[in-house]
Amino acid sequence: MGDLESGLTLSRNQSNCNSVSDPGGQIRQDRSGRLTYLLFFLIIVLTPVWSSQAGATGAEEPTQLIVKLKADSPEARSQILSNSDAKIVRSLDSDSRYKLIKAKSPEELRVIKKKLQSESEIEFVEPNVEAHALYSPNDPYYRGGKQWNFEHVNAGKAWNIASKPGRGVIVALLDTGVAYENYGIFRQIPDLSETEFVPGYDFVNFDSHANDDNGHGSHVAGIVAQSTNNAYGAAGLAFKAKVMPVKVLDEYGIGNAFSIAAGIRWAADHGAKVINLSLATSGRSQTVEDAISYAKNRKKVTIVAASGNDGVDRISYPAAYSSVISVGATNKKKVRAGYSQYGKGLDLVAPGGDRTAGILQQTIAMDPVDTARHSFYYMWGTSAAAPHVAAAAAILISKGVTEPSDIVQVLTKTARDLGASGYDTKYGYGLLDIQAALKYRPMSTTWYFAQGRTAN
Ligand SMILES: [Ca+2]
Ligand SMILES: [Ca+2]
Ligand SMILES: [Ca+2]
Repeated sequence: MGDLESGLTLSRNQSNCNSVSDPGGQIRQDRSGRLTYLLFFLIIVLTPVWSSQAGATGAEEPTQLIVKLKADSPEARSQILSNSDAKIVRSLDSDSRYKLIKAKSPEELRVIKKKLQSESEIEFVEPNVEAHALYSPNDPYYRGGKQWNFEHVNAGKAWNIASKPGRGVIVALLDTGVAYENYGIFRQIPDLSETEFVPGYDFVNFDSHANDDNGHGSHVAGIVAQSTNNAYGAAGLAFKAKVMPVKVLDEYGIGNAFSIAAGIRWAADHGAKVINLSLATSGRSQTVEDAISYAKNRKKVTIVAASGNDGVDRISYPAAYSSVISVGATNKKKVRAGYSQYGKGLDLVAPGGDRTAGILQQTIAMDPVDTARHSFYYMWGTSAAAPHVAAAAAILISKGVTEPSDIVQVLTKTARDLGASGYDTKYGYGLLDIQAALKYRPMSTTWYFAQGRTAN
């Protein structure tokens, strides 16, 4: 479907677009109207790999111990104090035999624990393990199971490890713009009202208002950072990330290499740490490749792109550049979506959906386009797959994994193998698993959770 103008193609899938009216309303299985110009190369295959993966926990190692004395006697207390550098922080009000002990470091704590365990007046010693609320956002479409794609990437479990997913990380969306502000004829869509934005740029109209006049970009924004736990609509994956809207595609979803290169460099120069490219060009562009190299190598930006929606054994550009994380699409059955381009260089897959089960987020009214109205739409394509990975990258960055090469390593090593055993060109390294990525702890390195334990 590579129709092109200006040398750039967005997949123009004439897809059915099932839209859903606002929360509380009925799902309209509506029209087989044509959602043209969806960058949604819409699809992702998720294969069934739900099996649990054991791994190290991402929780920080405690630096406190709870000590239970046989009796709260001066002898017992002195055994604590004489035996170690420990300090008694407090006692349990209702039973003062329980003492909270603080150490300066996990290492010191291990030493103290060992010493105290052998003391006669001490009943037991245990780490003061961390507790946290199990995070389950209250967005009705998430609660109602409509965001099956988030389950496929273990979002709920990931949010229990990273409860402020993507916090502080700027994710640039090079797309058709985002419905992020009230400006002229444009309106912010309600389920982006609590999403954090940073200033963007419009490389189509050359102004600083990257408003969405197509609907594609706002849907992508929803996948990354729909306002979450606001008791309305849908959730987003990295909902504490800061979204930078960079418009490089026009109202028809068409752009060109020059604007994309300009957008990549602008985003990198303005603090973006992740760039999502849910778009495809009709061919290779040295100008775009140079911009990608600049962003990745000079500005440490992780760049993610959709593999393309033409279903062929060759991934499209910019996904095909080696510096870009290329993402194919799986469907609700965890199988490669038929449209999802594959082949050499495919890194991994993420949910993109298909016409039987799309990816649900809010965007502007699309059929016809009306920038003052909005609805929840199911869309599908590799355009929907890529932002799952961009969001995962933002979450990793917010947890301290900042090097683009480390991010690729973590995401691919923790992806769930699908299709032929091991790496294959249909699924790359497999299906994105954000929880597993957060638990990943390479041996002999110190870079992962900077404040946590290192493996060796
Ligand atoms: Ca504008
Ligand atoms: Ca919401
Ligand atoms: Ca495989």
